[in-house]
Amino acid sequence: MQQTALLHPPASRHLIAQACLVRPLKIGLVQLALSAAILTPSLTGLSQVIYDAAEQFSADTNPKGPWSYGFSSFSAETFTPFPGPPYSGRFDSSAPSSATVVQWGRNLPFPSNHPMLMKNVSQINLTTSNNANIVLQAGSLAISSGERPNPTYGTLRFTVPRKGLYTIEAVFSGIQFSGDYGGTTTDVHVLIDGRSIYDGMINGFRQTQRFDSTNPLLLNSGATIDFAVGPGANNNQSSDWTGLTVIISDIAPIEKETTFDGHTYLLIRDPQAHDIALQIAKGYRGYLAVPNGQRENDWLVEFSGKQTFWIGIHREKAGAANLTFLRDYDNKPTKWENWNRLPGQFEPNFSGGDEWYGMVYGTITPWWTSPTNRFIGLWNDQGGGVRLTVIVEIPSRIQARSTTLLTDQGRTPAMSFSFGSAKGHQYTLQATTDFRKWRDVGQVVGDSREVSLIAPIGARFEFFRLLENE
Ligand SMILES: [Ca+2]
Ligand SMILES: [Ca+2]
Repeated sequence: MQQTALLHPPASRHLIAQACLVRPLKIGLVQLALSAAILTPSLTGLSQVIYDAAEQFSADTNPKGPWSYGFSSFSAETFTPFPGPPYSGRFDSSAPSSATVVQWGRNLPFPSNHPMLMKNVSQINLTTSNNANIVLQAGSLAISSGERPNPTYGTLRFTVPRKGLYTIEAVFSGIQFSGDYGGTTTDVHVLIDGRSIYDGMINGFRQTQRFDSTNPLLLNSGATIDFAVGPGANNNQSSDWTGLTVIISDIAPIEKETTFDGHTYLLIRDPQAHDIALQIAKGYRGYLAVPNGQRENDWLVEFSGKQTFWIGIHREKAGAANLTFLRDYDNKPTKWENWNRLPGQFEPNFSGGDEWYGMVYGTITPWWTSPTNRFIGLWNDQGGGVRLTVIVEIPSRIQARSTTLLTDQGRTPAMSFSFGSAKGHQYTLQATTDFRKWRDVGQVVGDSREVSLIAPIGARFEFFRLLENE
């Protein structure tokens, strides 16, 4: 957010939310683009929640947990789960009898049985020589395509169980070699909420296509990630079994989410070094929490569970004598501070010459424990290498609640937003068609919960953002 605000530096205002209202389908694309632009970390050493499609395969119910198996017709925008029960047994008569597979499908006779999804649930690799000519490693998943008039896409679906920053790794591979029908020829896709974020082609045995989300994606609970396999360049479903490995990771799980004074706060489950903490905050479209007064400071101490946590301020210049700290979100000096000046304490002291960041003492720190907890709630400047608790502050949320589409025909457009605003805060609503030139289109009173906007006749704004006034 801070970076976006810097691209369009409004005097004494900072960006709190941005949305596209006129074409709601673009919201996701805008958010994805922003996350790709903002996140450039090597997010290593995090305690992730990992979802492995093969390991968590269900042989009895569909869906199970976040995973479901199904198909989509002609385009990958619709999804129907396979009905079950799944077939369990030998793949075909040429397969080793102990190489058992579990196969989900539409339970129809050939050739309408495809598309399908299966797992080699045995301990040995599956190899066949009876037309299918398939090689499926022990414990691996595969999807087959269909062809018209049957549904064309065999689909593995992951439904996001909780809001988080997710990475996606998928490997598709041709596992059928030429026999009566030729080898695997499929088109493979990864879609988020029905929109493709990756497309590839498999043309032959052992050919692989790999998708790695280069940056974590912010996904809400209920979002869908689909891995779809279609009939490929020959538009033929024969011999189209395609191996699939999918690993999805929630890389910075949220422990707690609470609203306080109109701002949303996320407590991240695991302590992190400062650079990683910053990337997590940006990924969640916020910043490291900044206590702007005693009340917020006290609340944050409780919210953290009395752990020591980073705050979103950084030292302006090196040196113990320079006491100016700037807020990460707008690069302006802090207006309220709570440095540890108890007897014998002289924070911020730039100890060791590397204490560039701010933190708040809890009862436990990585390097020191106060037997009497007398520092709790006080601030210290600190080097970035230690792992401290991460609290992300998100100033406000904007959501399109109702909109009348803006048109070229000069109809008066109107729309309203609802958002959790903070009392006493002032907001400016801006609009743009191209992200280069933003113009003010309204002022918002701080404690209202709804904003109405009448745009000028003939205007054709597409994107909106709210700036919080100082
Ligand atoms: Ca094909
Ligand atoms: Ca210090």
